[in-house]
Amino acid sequence: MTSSLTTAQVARIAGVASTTVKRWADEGVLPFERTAGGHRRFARTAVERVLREMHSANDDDPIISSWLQCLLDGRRHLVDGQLLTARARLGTWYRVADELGRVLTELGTQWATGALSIAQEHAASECLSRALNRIGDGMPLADEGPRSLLVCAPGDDHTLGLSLAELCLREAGRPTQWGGRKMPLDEILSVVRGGDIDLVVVSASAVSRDPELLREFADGLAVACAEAQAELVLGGAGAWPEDHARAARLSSFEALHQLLMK
Ligand code: B12
Repeated sequence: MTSSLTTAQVARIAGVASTTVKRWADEGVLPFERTAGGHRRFARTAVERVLREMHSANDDDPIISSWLQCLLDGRRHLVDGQLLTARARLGTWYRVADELGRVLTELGTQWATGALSIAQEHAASECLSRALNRIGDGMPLADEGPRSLLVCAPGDDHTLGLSLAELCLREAGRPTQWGGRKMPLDEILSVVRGGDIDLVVVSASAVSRDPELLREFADGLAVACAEAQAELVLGGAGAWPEDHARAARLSSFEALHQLLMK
């Protein structure tokens, strides 16, 4: 195969998780061949063609387009209105969160392909972040009881996955504690060991591509979580270990909802 790509390389180009690329391959969306060792290999030209088609399909998706228009326009009341309308249309925040995941992927693709400027991408993502905070802060919450700690993976500044997770947690009546980006592991461990935390949610975006770093981070956190009897959730498109014995690797907010309902 001329100029062939591994699953991880396709994931990086597309800005999605490796599991998503494997699913596309197994569903016949992306043509591939297997190496003698059984690994998938993708022809670069086919990958670029399929991504272009997906990109224009998103362009044609009226829901994604209307989200992008609204976020780029940036008027606060219209963004709040669009969020609440989506909540009414989809019936739950976790479905809204999964829809917004697709919107953000499209925002990233449009930025990466030059259709949007850096300034537009920054303004649109910040506009969404602020609107999610306004809605989340308005939800009634218990003042006491265990909390869910929300943190980004090391070196990853993408906090929107956490904001979306926070909305789902709050909808499920679970109080949250924001750790956010650049929280040192020592500090996270000390919060977990301090008690009062029953769930730790870590988000790693597509920019988190170092599986060794992520595994080491997840391992350290998993030990502290087990001691504190807190669950550990690894979310986002980053290169998390798929098979961690002590952590749940989740790729959608629907899956987070199902875990919370157990
Ligand atoms: C907004 C954005 C930014 C904003 C972030 C603002 C903020 N407050 O978060 C800013 C401007 C800061 C930014 C910076 C950068 N970004 Co950026 N960014 C994005 C964008 C458009 C959205 C990110 C996001 O929030 N995605 C939403 C999350 C929720 O998506 P996800 O990780 O795919 O997760 C999916 C699920 O797993 C699930 N999920 C996510 N988290 C969780 C958590 C739980 C618990 C669960 C259950 C599920 C879940 O939801 C999603 C599906 O619905 C993406 C595009 C994209 N494809 O994501 C690029 C993107 C991630 N960024 C990219 C890049 C390159 C950068 C920069 C390096 C740019 C630069 N040169 O400075 C820096 C890196 C900074 C850093 N060290 O992290 C690339 C990464 C490419 C790669 N593979 O390496 C992307 C993919 C854009 C692209 N298509 O090229 N970025």
